[in-house]
Amino acid sequence: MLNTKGLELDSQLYGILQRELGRQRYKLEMIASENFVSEAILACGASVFTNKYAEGYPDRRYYGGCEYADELEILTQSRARKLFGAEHANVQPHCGSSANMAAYFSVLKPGDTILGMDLAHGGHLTHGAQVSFSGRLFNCRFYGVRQDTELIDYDQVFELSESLKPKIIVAGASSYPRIIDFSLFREAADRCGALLMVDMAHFAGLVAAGLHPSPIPYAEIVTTTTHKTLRGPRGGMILCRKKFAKAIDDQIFPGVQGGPLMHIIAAKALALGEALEPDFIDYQRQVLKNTKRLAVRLADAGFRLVSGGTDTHLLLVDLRGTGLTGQAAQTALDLAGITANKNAVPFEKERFSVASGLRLGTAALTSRGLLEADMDEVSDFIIDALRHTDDDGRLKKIGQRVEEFTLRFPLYPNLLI
Ligand code: DSN
Repeated sequence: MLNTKGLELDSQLYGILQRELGRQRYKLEMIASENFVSEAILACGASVFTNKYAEGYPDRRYYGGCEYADELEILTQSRARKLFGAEHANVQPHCGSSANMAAYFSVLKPGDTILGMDLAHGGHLTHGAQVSFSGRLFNCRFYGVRQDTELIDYDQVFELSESLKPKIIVAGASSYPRIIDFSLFREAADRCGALLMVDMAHFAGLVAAGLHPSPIPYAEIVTTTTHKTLRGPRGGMILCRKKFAKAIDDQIFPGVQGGPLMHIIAAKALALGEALEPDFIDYQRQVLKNTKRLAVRLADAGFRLVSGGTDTHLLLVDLRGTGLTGQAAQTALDLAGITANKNAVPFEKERFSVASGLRLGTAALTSRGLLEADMDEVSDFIIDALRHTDDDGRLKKIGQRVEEFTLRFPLYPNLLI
């Protein structure tokens, strides 16, 4: 149990923390980018390393007293390299966006061309969207999925890379439910002389477990977050070939960040250690089984899944033709005790703030111990809620059943907040 002595004196804050723990415990967390860390990882995040400034890198710090910070960062880097078979690891990025920013800054100049996946087809804001720094600083162009298969249009990747001659091609996505063929991206990059960067934030845990092809052999630079399927603390990480190590390190610090969050790096070290254990593979296998089961149940109930299914921890329901928007589905599910998010589906016309899709992931529920049979019950809750989005009374009743269901899978039973 974390030592929270004194915190109860701040009743306002204590109440907020308690309510958030209750929300996580008694609702079903199905946001595809979220997960539940171990209590030991929570403890690392709350450790005394939060007090320590350590700008720089091991043995090259701008502050005294960094001997243990050095030990910690070296340990974390070595675990990251070992887990993914990478030549170099930078474990300081505060998040995926700063990892991507540093990666671009290490090899691009403002105005250079990036070829990334269209946000509307499953890409990420930092892969070139106008509203992000990436779209403002660089000339960003996009590939997407084919309309007939909803799989990445690799022909388009080849055509665009040959005609645009981008400096870098970015592979990776936030709402693409299928395996990505990195060998084709490598070939496209080689043909036009581009670098290949892979943002594996969503499927990093599957890669670590050997259940998704690894981008490491194909890409010069691989970025990730540590909190999605990898099941670590909220944060980022960059893996790269030795040749890019100095440029990447210089762009994380002092390029885009100041002091690293050493308490979070401690939590990353533990998460990477957990991911090196054999039972992490069992966990990831179960994630895949649970997502497939959910996909089958939703499809059997008449919901159309983008690309017809899933190979990963997430799926995308296309709500067009059901009379529902993504926003309406998200709101109804929330009332029914299920947390998920609206998401664009390829080729749709709705605004992003409304959207026609619903993204669902199983990484967090699997961490709570749910198996396929439990996913059947979860699917029933979802289907019931999506069929009765206008009936608040019924949605609340589903929410009560969900709460009872969650009691079978205790979450952080020793924590008070
Ligand atoms: N915001 C994350 C997601 O939900 O996929 C991506 O960074």
